[in-house]
Amino acid sequence: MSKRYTITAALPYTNGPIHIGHLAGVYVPADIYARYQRLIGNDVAFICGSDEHGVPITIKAKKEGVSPQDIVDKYHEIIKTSFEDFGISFDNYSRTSAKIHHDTASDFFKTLYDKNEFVEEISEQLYDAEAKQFLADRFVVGTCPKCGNEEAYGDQCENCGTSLNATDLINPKSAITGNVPTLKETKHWFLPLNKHELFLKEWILDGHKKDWKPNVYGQVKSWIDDGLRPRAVTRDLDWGIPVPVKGGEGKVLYVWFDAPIGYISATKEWAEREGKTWEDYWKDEDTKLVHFIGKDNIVFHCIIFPAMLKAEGTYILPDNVPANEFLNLEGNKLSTSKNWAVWLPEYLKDFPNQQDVLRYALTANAPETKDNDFTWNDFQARNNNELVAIFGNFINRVVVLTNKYYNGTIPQPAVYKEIDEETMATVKAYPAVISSSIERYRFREASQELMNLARLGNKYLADEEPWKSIKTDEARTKTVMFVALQIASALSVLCEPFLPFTSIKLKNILNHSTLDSDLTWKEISTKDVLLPSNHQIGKGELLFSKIEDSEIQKQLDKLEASKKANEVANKKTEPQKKEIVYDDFSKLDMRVGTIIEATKMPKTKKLLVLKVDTGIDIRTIVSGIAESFKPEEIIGKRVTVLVNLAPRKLREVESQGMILMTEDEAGNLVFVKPDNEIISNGLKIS
Ligand code: B3M
Ligand code: ZN
Repeated sequence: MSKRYTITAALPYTNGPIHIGHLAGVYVPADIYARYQRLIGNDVAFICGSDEHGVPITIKAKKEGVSPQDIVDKYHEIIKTSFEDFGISFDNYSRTSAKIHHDTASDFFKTLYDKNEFVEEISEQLYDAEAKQFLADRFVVGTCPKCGNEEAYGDQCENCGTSLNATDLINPKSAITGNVPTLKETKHWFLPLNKHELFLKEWILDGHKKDWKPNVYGQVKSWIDDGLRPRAVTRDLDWGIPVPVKGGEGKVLYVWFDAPIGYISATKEWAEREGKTWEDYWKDEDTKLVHFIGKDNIVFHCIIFPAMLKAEGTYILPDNVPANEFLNLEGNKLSTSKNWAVWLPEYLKDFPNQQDVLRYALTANAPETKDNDFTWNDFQARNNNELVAIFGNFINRVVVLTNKYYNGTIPQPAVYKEIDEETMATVKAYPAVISSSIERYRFREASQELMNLARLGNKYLADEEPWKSIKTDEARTKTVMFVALQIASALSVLCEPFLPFTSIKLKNILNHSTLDSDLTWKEISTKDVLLPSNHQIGKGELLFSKIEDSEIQKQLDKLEASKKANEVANKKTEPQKKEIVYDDFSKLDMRVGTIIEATKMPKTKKLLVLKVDTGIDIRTIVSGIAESFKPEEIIGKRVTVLVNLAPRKLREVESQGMILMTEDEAGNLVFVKPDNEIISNGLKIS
């Protein structure tokens, strides 16, 4: 009997492209789960969409000098297209600026309002007098009262995940002007989470102790144990869904109130399009609701949204929220602002038709129980040592030998030997093995079980050596190739959740489409024959290609360039030296001179010996610029020379003066060279 699943993936903020952290944390595991549930015959609504309200959008719009709508329109398309190109198989990818969402979220708010589920309160909130704006969410930064993180936001600390009211922050600073905020009275509607504490305790701490991931359960337990407080669900902002009740003028719904309702509105939009009943996916107790998110979204999906659903009273509650931890990149935290990321659109451009390689690498290394690190070397190793050398190599040998020995026609096997029986029995067990891992949201484990099936195929061929038996025992060879083709066929179905593009290629090579019926996940365990003899397979193509060091180096160079750009952008300017008086300056005699000779000082890395025509004389000056300039590139250069500096010996060479240098914003040494010529005995820059 098929079941019904509503599977949601966190709505990405539309203020930038998707990167590998989003994919590893949320979208690849969600897609594996949705594809798998479909493959075993369940009714699935796989839902996502762009999260288009909230302060991050307005901050980005201000930064780019455009409207918030321009920002969301730009990134909604970029994100939606990149998900499609990467094979994330949403049934609907909507957006929270859509009318259906505004209507759904407004109605939801009004229902709670009419049920007196809110507490209306006039309270003092943080205010930036210069910006003439209340400071909520990311408009204010301060120290988290729970963990001491100094970059906590007004609504949440991303370091410890705690949800906050802006007035909880220690030493708050406006993210708009940097000013210390004042307090100003304003009215908001609060969701009294404390009122739902008992229900949350029973539903989660008792009800989901065993089936929710420890990292999720632990975070939720600590918040509930700390005691839940009312949370404002409206904001003094102009970008968002207007508060639909009297007194709500100039206010909008808090983005974390409206966004989760985006799952419901996106389901409605999809159901209308597909002729389905949306309530089946949100109000039927038999439906399983599963939210895929990153760990920074746990409080909103395990406490706030369920409290909203409970208060509204007609919705089902999430069956599981298998949040992943964070993915780092080459040992550093992923950072949009520092461009320290692997962006999905760029990956798709740099590695065309290699979506499955990244899907596999991110799954095999997913941060399922702790933060994990993505390295390009591991990406290359996963591809070359597993996808190419194990999975691809097995399929290639089976297809090449079947074409070579039987012109692509699957041979009739003779009687199975014990090894054949054992191998087929093992193949039949794999759907349940992989299912067990997937059903427990252990996708890393599941992907390795899939690779183990390919290893089984390679070992079977290596042990049975059909390339030898073909010379002496035709019947045996036919049996071995028949069994190997059954393994290949099983792989083509079982790999689909993880490697959807490969699954299509492999099913085409094996001509699954000409079989009487599409081989299902479950039939791999029940049928003795997956690919019948006399079935014709294709010529084959390489499923994966080796990734060369040069391709990896190119990616590492890109990251190095980002790192350098960050260093420049964040370089602290040295405070000026002690103040001098004019008399000190008037002692300096600076001239514009010309470098007429330049040679490297032997046995040093830094020093050049220069011959400089100062206009007074030609003199030797030793300068520590050898690591920035080649001698030949500075001959003839006009430079500023301090000519009355007392001579001093540097490595046996007497230096008579100094060439004035400074640094540009990138930290590179540059010559101080005025555009005007020298006049009489002093430097006259007009
Ligand atoms: N827009 C994603 C984030 O916090 C947030 C998820 C909303 S899911 C309803 O990065
Ligand atoms: Zn914190």
